[in-house]
Amino acid sequence: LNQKGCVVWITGLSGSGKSTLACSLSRELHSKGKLSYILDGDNLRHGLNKDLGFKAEDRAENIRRVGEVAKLFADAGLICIASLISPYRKDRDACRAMLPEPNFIEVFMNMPLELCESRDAKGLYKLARAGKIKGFTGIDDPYERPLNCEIEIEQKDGVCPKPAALAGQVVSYLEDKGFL
Ligand code: GGZ
Repeated sequence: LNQKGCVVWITGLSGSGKSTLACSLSRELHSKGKLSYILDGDNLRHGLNKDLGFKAEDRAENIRRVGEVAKLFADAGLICIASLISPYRKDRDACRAMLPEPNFIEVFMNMPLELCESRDAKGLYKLARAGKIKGFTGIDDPYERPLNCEIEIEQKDGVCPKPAALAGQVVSYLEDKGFL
């Protein structure tokens, strides 16, 4: 295996497109013959992290564990794609600190809350607005935007770029940094 491992850490609100980008990126890397592995917050909460809820301490522990696992994958030479809301800056920065520069690549899905809320695939925003879920990120729990992320994904003229285009943007970055 001739591959330098790294962690692509995708952060953003629920419904901002993190998982979609993770899948698209993984497919793109596969087509280039590169091994990757997706760690998805929502999925891991059914297994490794099923003892954790959404209080600040639980989110911190969720992110810490995923950061440690991501580091293991990167050490093994894979491109590990972590997709978690990871709303608190200090938790993301702690994961960054686990890896040498430039092996932690933070990707910020900077999508307006209104857009994420309008998608509401699982109806969670509706429940949060109705007070049936407490402490929902973006509604009554904070999301702290990254201050120095490597890649920021934004809408252009009110349109969100297609997942394949976003994956291409990340791939270009990985090529520039010598990971591909
Ligand atoms: C945020 C919540 C909450 C609360 C349940 N706040 O978009 P989804 O639905 O499918 O994925 C979200 C997932 C968030 O898990 P993470 O591990 O990424 O979160 S964190 O990084 O903050 O630890 C969302 C659902 O769980 N969900 N309750 N209160 N998202």
